[in-house]
Amino acid sequence: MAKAKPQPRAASRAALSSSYAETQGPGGETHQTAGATGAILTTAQGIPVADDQNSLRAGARGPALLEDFHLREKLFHFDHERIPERVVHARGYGAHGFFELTDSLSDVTRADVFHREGERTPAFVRFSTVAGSKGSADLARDVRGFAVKIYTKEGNWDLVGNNIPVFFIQDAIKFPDLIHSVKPEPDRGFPQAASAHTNFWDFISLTPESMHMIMWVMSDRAIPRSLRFMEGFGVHTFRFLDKKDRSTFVKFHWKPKLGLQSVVWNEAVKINGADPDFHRRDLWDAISTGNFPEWELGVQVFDQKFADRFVFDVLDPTKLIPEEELPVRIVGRLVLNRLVDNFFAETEQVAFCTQNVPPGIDFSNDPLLQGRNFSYLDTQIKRLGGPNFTHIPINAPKCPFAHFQQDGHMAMRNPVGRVNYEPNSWGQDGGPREHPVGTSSFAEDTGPKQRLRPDSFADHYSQARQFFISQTAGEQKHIADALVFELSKVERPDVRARVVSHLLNIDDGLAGAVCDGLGIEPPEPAKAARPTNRKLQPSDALSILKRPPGAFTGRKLGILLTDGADIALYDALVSATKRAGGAVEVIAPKISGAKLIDGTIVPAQQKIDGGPSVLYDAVVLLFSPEGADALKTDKAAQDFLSDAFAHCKFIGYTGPAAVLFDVTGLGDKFDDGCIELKSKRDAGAFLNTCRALRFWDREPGTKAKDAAAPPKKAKPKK
Ligand code: HDE
Repeated sequence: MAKAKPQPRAASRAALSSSYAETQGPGGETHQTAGATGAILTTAQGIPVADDQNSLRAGARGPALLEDFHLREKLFHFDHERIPERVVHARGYGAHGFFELTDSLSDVTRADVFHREGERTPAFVRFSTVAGSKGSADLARDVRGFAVKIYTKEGNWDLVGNNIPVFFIQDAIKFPDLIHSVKPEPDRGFPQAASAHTNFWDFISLTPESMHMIMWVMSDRAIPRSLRFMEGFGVHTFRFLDKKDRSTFVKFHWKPKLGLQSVVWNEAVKINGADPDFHRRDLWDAISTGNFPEWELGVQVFDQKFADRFVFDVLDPTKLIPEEELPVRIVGRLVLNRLVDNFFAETEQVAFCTQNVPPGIDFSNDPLLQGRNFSYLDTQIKRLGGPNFTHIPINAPKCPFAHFQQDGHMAMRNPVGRVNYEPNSWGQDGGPREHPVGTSSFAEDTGPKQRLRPDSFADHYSQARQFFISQTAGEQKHIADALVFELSKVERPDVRARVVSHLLNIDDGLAGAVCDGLGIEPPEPAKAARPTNRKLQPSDALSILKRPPGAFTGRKLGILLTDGADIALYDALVSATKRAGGAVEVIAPKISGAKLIDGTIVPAQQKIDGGPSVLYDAVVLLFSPEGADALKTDKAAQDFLSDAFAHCKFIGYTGPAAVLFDVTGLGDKFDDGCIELKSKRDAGAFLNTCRALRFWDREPGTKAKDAAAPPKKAKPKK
C-alpha cells in the first residue's frame, strides 16, 4: 500500500512576495508571469499551491474531496482551453512585422498609412489553408489565406486576402454552400482538408462562375513550397478616397521578394506525411534565423473610365485585371521580423474583419465583399466569446481610441467617469466627440431592390482560358494532372463528365488530357451564358515558371552524409550555400552525425528516415565508398534519391554514390540535373545550377520538344 506523502510546509507571505516576478496588469494590479523563475506556483486566484502532484483525498487511497479547489480550478480551466476553430481558414500561422511606405499615394488616398515615405507601421500577418481543420496538414491542395492587419495611426486596417487573386463565387449568399461542399461530407466526416471528393465537384460542376478559380486551385499555386514564396491579393476591387472625397478604384497585391515557388503534387502528398507542419516550421525557421520574409505591396489604381472600358466588370470577384493591361505600382514593403510569443494569444485570437478600413480606403459594391463585411464581425463574437475582442492585445488598435462602448463579457478596459453617451453637455468632461476626419463613404449609384446577377458577371470561361494559356507546358500538365487526380476521387461519373463539359469551354487540349486521364469520351460542352473570348492574350504574370527567381536565396540544401565523406567538399558546399543565401540541413544514417574522412564529426539535423528529400529544394549525396556500400540497401536512402529525381530536383553526388542510382533503377538516367561533385571546386558551380530550383526537363511531357507538340484535342461527341 502506498504511503501518504508528508505535506510540505506553506511558505510565509514575506517569502512569497519576494519570490514573485511581478508585472503590472491592465488595472495596475501585479501578477506573476508563468515563466518567472523561482516564482511560487499559485492558483488563478493567487493562492499559493503546496502540492501540484496529488489531489486532496480522504485517506491515501480514499475518494477525492470536493474542497480541493486547486484540483477543481485546474480541471475547469483545462476543460475550457479551446475556443471554436475558424469555420474556414482554421489552420494558420502568424508573425509580426511592419509595413513601410516606399512611394507615397497621397495623390489618390487620404489614408494616413500611405502618406509618408519611409514610415513604418506595425503589422501582423496570418497565413492559412481554407478547408482543413486546425490539425490538418500544411500541404493540402488549397487556397492560402494571406490576412494582414496593419495597425495604422487611424485605426486597424485588415486586408484579408488570399494567395489567389480571384474567388470561386460571385455572391456571398453562395459561400456557405461552397464551404459545405468542400469540407468533410456530413454523414461520414471525411475527407479532411481535401477538395478531391464528390460533393465539392458536384457543387463546382453546377457553378460555372467557379471555373477561373478552379484553374488556379488545380495549378501549382495551391501547393506552395513555402508561405514565403507566394503572392497575396486583396481580391476585390476596393476604393481609395482622396482629401476631397474623389474616388479611384484599387486592387492590392503582395509580391514576395524571394519569388514564387511551388512543389509538385507527389511531393506535397509525401511532405504531408514527413512533416505536416512544413510551412509553419519554414516560417519559424526563417524568422528565427534572421531571414525575414518580405513582400512588396503593389496597387493597381484605376478610374471609372478604365472600369467602363475593361472587358469584365471590376466588381466581379471571379475576374482579375492582367498586369499587362494595368501595371502594378509598387508602393511599400511588408517585412515579417518577429515570431509570436504565444500561438494561442496571437495567431489563434487574432480577429480579422474586412470592414476594418481607415479613412481613405473604402469598399466597392462587389457583392462578395459586401457579404464579408457582415460575416467577419459576426464570426469574432462567436469565436472570441463576446463583443470585447478588441481588448485582446493582438486586436487592439495601437493608436489612441475613445468611444462609449462599455461592459460585456471579459471587459478589460473599463471607462471611468460619469459620461457614457453622446451628445452630452458635459463640456471638457464629456468625452470624445465626432470629427470630420472619420471615414466617409463614396456615394455609389444604386438601383431598384432586386435579387439579380448582373449581365456583366455572365462570362465564366474567358479568364479561365486566359489563365490556362498563360502557363508553361509543364504548368498546364500539372493542371490537367490535378484535375484527373481530383475527379478520379469523385464517385459519380455524371459529375466527372459535367466538370469536363466546362473544360471544353476553356481549352480543348486541357479537356482532352482530362478525358484521357479519366478514360472517358468527351461530353457535350456546357451551355455557356457567354461564349468564351478566345482573343484574350496570355499574361506571363499569371505563371510561376515564366518568372523564376533565379536564386537559391531562402532555399534549403539537404546533404545526405555518410561516415568517411570528404570534409573539404562538405565545407565548400556549406559555404557556397551560405553565399547563395540558402540553408543546409545534414541528413545521416544516425542522428549523432557522420565522422568525416579527417575524423571530424558533423552532427545531423535529421536521421535518414526522418529527413526525406521532399523536405529540400536540392540534395547532395556526399558518400564515401564504405558509406555508399552501407546505404545502398537502405530503403530510406533509395527513396531519398528516387523522390529527388522524380521531383526534378538538382542532385549533386560523389562518385561512390553512383551505386545508389543503380539500385534505384536510375543507373542509365543520369541527366544534366545530376551533377557529379569531384572535389571542393565543384561546390560553387553546383549551387549556381541550383538557382534554377528544378530541372524541369526531366519531367515527362514538359521538355521543350513536348511543349511544342499540341496536346491531343478533345472532340465533343455529337
Ligand atoms: Fe473569408 N472568412 N469569407 N474569404 N477569409 C473567414 O472569418 C467569408 C473570402 C479569408 O487568418 C472567417 O475570422 C465569407 C474571400 C481569410 O483569421 C469567416 C466569404 C477571401 C480568412 C469568413 C468569404 C477570404 C478568412 C472565418 C464570402 C479572400 C482567415 C474565421 C462572402 C479575399 C483570416 C474568420 C484569419 C476567414 C467569411 C470569402 C479570405 C467565416 C462569408 C473572397 C484569409 O468570417
